[in-house]
Amino acid sequence: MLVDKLGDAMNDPKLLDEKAEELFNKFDAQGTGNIDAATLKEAMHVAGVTLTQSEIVDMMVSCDANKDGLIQLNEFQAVMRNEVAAHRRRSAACVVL
Ligand SMILES: [Ca+2]
Repeated sequence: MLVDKLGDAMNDPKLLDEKAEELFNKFDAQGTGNIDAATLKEAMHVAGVTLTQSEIVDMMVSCDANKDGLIQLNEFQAVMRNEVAAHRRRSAACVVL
Protein backbone atom coordinates (compact mmCIF):
# COMPACT_ATOMS: atom_id res chain seq x y z
CA MET A 1 0.00 0.00 0.00
CA LEU A 2 1.19 3.44 -0.89
CA VAL A 3 -0.18 4.95 2.29
CA ASP A 4 1.71 2.47 4.47
CA LYS A 5 4.95 3.85 3.10
CA LEU A 6 4.06 7.44 3.77
CA GLY A 7 4.42 7.29 7.56
CA ASP A 8 4.32 10.76 9.10
CA ALA A 9 3.44 12.26 5.72
CA MET A 10 -0.07 10.80 6.16
CA ASN A 11 -0.80 13.47 8.75
CA ASP A 12 1.32 16.27 7.35
CA PRO A 13 0.19 17.78 4.03
CA LYS A 14 3.46 19.68 3.61
CA LEU A 15 5.53 16.53 4.12
CA LEU A 16 3.21 14.65 1.76
CA ASP A 17 3.80 17.26 -0.95
CA GLU A 18 7.55 16.92 -0.41
CA LYS A 19 7.36 13.13 -0.72
CA ALA A 20 5.32 13.49 -3.89
CA GLU A 21 7.88 15.90 -5.31
CA GLU A 22 10.73 13.56 -4.43
CA LEU A 23 8.97 10.68 -6.21
CA PHE A 24 8.02 12.87 -9.16
CA ASN A 25 11.58 14.10 -9.65
CA LYS A 26 12.91 10.57 -9.48
CA PHE A 27 10.73 9.58 -12.43
CA ASP A 28 11.13 12.81 -14.32
CA ALA A 29 14.83 12.08 -14.71
CA GLN A 30 15.11 14.36 -17.74
CA GLY A 31 13.67 17.24 -15.73
CA THR A 32 10.93 17.90 -18.27
CA GLY A 33 8.35 18.74 -15.58
CA ASN A 34 6.00 16.09 -16.98
CA ILE A 35 5.46 12.37 -16.55
CA ASP A 36 3.46 10.27 -18.98
CA ALA A 37 1.10 7.33 -18.39
CA ALA A 38 3.80 4.65 -18.63
CA THR A 39 6.01 6.51 -16.20
CA LEU A 40 3.11 7.08 -13.83
CA LYS A 41 2.41 3.36 -13.80
CA GLU A 42 6.04 2.62 -12.98
CA ALA A 43 6.12 5.35 -10.31
CA MET A 44 3.03 4.00 -8.58
CA HIS A 45 4.44 0.48 -8.77
CA VAL A 46 7.64 1.58 -7.06
CA ALA A 47 5.51 3.39 -4.46
CA GLY A 48 3.87 0.02 -3.73
CA VAL A 49 0.71 0.34 -5.79
CA THR A 50 0.26 -1.92 -8.82
CA LEU A 51 -2.35 -0.58 -11.19
CA THR A 52 -3.94 -2.08 -14.27
CA GLN A 53 -3.80 -0.24 -17.58
CA SER A 54 -7.42 0.89 -17.21
CA GLU A 55 -6.75 2.17 -13.68
CA ILE A 56 -3.83 4.16 -15.05
CA VAL A 57 -6.03 5.59 -17.78
CA ASP A 58 -8.67 6.52 -15.18
CA MET A 59 -5.99 8.10 -13.05
CA MET A 60 -4.58 10.07 -15.97
CA VAL A 61 -8.04 11.32 -16.88
CA SER A 62 -8.98 12.30 -13.34
CA CYS A 63 -5.62 13.85 -12.47
CA ASP A 64 -4.67 15.58 -15.68
CA ALA A 65 -6.24 18.89 -14.70
CA ASN A 66 -4.96 20.85 -17.70
CA LYS A 67 -5.71 17.99 -20.16
CA ASP A 68 -2.32 17.94 -21.84
CA GLY A 69 -2.01 14.15 -21.54
CA LEU A 70 0.86 14.42 -19.06
CA ILE A 71 1.06 14.70 -15.30
CA GLN A 72 2.72 17.80 -13.88
CA LEU A 73 4.05 18.01 -10.32
CA ASN A 74 1.01 19.85 -8.94
CA GLU A 75 -1.26 17.22 -10.49
CA PHE A 76 0.85 14.41 -9.02
CA GLN A 77 0.70 16.01 -5.58
CA ALA A 78 -3.08 16.11 -5.90
CA VAL A 79 -3.03 12.34 -6.70
CA MET A 80 -1.10 11.66 -3.53
CA ARG A 81 -3.47 13.77 -1.44
CA ASN A 82 -6.43 11.95 -2.95
CA GLU A 83 -4.84 8.57 -2.13
CA VAL A 84 -4.41 9.58 1.51
CA ALA A 85 -7.95 10.95 1.70
CA ALA A 86 -9.35 7.74 0.15
CA HIS A 87 -7.39 5.65 2.63
CA ARG A 88 -8.78 7.72 5.51
CA ARG A 89 -12.32 7.10 4.26
CA ARG A 90 -11.67 3.35 3.99
CA SER A 91 -10.16 3.25 7.46
CA ALA A 92 -13.09 5.17 8.90
CA ALA A 93 -15.47 2.69 7.26
CA CYS A 94 -13.61 -0.21 8.90
CA VAL A 95 -13.96 1.40 12.33
CA VAL A 96 -17.69 1.76 11.79
CA LEU A 97 -18.01 -1.90 10.74
CA1 LIG B 1 -1.39 17.77 -17.05
